[in-house]
Amino acid sequence: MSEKTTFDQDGLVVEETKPKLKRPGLYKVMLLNDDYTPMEFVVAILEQFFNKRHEDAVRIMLQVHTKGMGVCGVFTREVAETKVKQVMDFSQDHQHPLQCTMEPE
Ligand code: TYC
Repeated sequence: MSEKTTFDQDGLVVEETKPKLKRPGLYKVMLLNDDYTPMEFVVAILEQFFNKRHEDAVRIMLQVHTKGMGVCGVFTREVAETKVKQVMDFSQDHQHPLQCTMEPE
C-alpha cells in the first residue's frame, strides 16, 4: 500500500490502480531480394497484399532489388504474421523463392 492511505466515506481503503492498457507492439513486414523472383511478381504482391498503388509498389520493389530489402508496411503482430504467411504461401504456390519477414519496429 502507498505511503498515504486514503479512505472513502465507509472507511474502506481506496487504492489507486494504474490502468494496464498497453499499446500493441508494431512490426515491420519486409521483403528480401533474390535473383529469381520476377519484378512484376513482387509488384503484384505489393499491390495485392499491401494495397500499394502501382507507382509505390514499383518504388518499393526497386528499393528491395537495389538495397537488398525494403519495408512493405507496419502492422500489429497478428496482422504482420498474416501478411508474411500470405506472401510466403503465394510465392511458394508460384514456385518463386521470394522471402518475406517481420521484425519489431
Ligand atoms: N532481384 C529480382 C530480379 O532481378 C527482383 C526482386 C525484387 C526480387 C524484389 C525479390 O523482393 C524482391 N528479378
